Amino acid sequence: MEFARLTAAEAATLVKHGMNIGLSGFTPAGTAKAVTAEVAKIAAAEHAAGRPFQIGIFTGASTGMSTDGLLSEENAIRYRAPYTTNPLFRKHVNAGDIAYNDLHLSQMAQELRYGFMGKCDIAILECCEFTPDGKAYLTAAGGIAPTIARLADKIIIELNHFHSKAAMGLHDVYEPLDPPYRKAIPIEHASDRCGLPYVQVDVNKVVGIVEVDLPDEARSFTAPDPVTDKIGQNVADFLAADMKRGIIPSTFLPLQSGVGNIANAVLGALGRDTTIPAFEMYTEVLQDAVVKLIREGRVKFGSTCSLTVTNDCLKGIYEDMDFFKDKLVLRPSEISNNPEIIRRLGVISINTAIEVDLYGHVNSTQICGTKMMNGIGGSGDFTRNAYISIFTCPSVAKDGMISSIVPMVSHADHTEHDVNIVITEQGIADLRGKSPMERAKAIIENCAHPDYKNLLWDYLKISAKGHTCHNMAAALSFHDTFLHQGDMHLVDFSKFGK
Ligand code: 0RQ
Repeated sequence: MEFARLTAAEAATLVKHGMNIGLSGFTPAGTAKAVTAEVAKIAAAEHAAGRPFQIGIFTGASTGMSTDGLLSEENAIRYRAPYTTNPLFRKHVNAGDIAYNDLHLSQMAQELRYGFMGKCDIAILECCEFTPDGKAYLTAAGGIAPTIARLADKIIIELNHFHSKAAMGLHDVYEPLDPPYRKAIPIEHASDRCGLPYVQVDVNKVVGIVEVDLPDEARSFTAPDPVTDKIGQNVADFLAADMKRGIIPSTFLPLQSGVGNIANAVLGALGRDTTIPAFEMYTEVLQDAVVKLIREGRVKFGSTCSLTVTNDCLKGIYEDMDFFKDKLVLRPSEISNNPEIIRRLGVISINTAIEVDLYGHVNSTQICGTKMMNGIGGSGDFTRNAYISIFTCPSVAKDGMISSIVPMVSHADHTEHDVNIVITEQGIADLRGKSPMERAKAIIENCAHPDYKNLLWDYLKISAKGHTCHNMAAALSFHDTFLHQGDMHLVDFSKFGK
């Protein structure tokens, strides 16, 4: 079949006010980006002419500047799901301009299929190759591409020549059936493949191909510092100790690691610590640190949804595909984050908390109860189903004015029932098998910053006794003090009764 060749601007005119678009990609990796930047221009022109123009966006995870950034600056996003990291998008979400649905990433594709989020009008897929019979070879991420390609009325292909055709063998595309017809997903090892290396699309839906040469928009990370290095070393020490006492098998178990500066530093530390054997990853994002570890033989295999790496790192992988082809696989997010597989493989999850409370509840998404940071991403998919779930964070934020250990979290993403281990640069709190009060002791003693330990003990002294001890009036006093006085150190319990 012959497909129309369109410019990005021509393709963008197909996107109308009120539509929902689905995008390939997961994080800025593999995200369609040329057409959305042109849609932002259309939105600007429509708004200047006094006409409404807003769309819904369905993605795998976060996107980059040319999608979330430009569209939110033009007030062109009505609704969006799921995870995002873009600061401009964050600003508009927190101003209440955008309806943002933050859900577990494993659920995004199935919730679209189940009809929870409305219709997908147009799917835009970034490909490194598209064949006349409709084989779409994705680029640096699996995301929700197979699902949006099937559900959408129309498909636009962004054929991005920045991505080498070497990426063609990287993907394993498998889309489960919906209940009651769903079958067990046939993955028993991180390296198993069970699908096709491409997304098969209905050629009759393809409205055109847009050829571009655009780099990925992945963020680079700040270099590890003494605090993140210490957190990483604490994670490595914890895992080595659990292996020594036989809790983790000596062959080790696959690891998942979250996204961000801390996660990147933790992986670096794990790689350096040779008391931990070479390991596999069953994860959703691979960052630069892991690619380095694969080259060094410290990571034996990486199963992931996306290569969220710098462009130099990505080019390096494409140039070395002979080396990487049997050490990497990219999967749709529904499979990379699938609870069934995570629990079967015994994945050890390592994610980052914004704050943790005395009983082990974790907030990964919101600042002081009201302001969205990024979203839950895949941290919940992995945490609840992990063999061991770990959360890391520095013990303080914002130059020490904020304690990451608080009496009660201001928003709960991961409950005490799901969180096994908390690690800061101060130490390790092992919460497994402990009652709430035993957990509180371990968290204050081992993880809280010395500046805040006495305040946390004082909080327990003014708390009502119970299965968990709390003072309902003072439970959020750390946050309230920060919001009004800019420093959690200034919390004053004398105004609260017992
Ligand atoms: O603020 O940007 O103004 O400096 O939060 O914190 O320390 O740079 O850490 O980059 O690792 O991000 C949880 C957001 C951490 C991330 C989170 C402020 C801090 C800084 C960022 P600035 P750092 P990181 C896989 C799994 C949820 C999703 C997830 C995340 C900024 O890891 O999005 O895990 N996780 N997905 O100063 C106020 C506190 C704070 C605080 C930190 N207690 N109060 N501000 N900050 N703690 C990936 C995917 O799902 C795709």
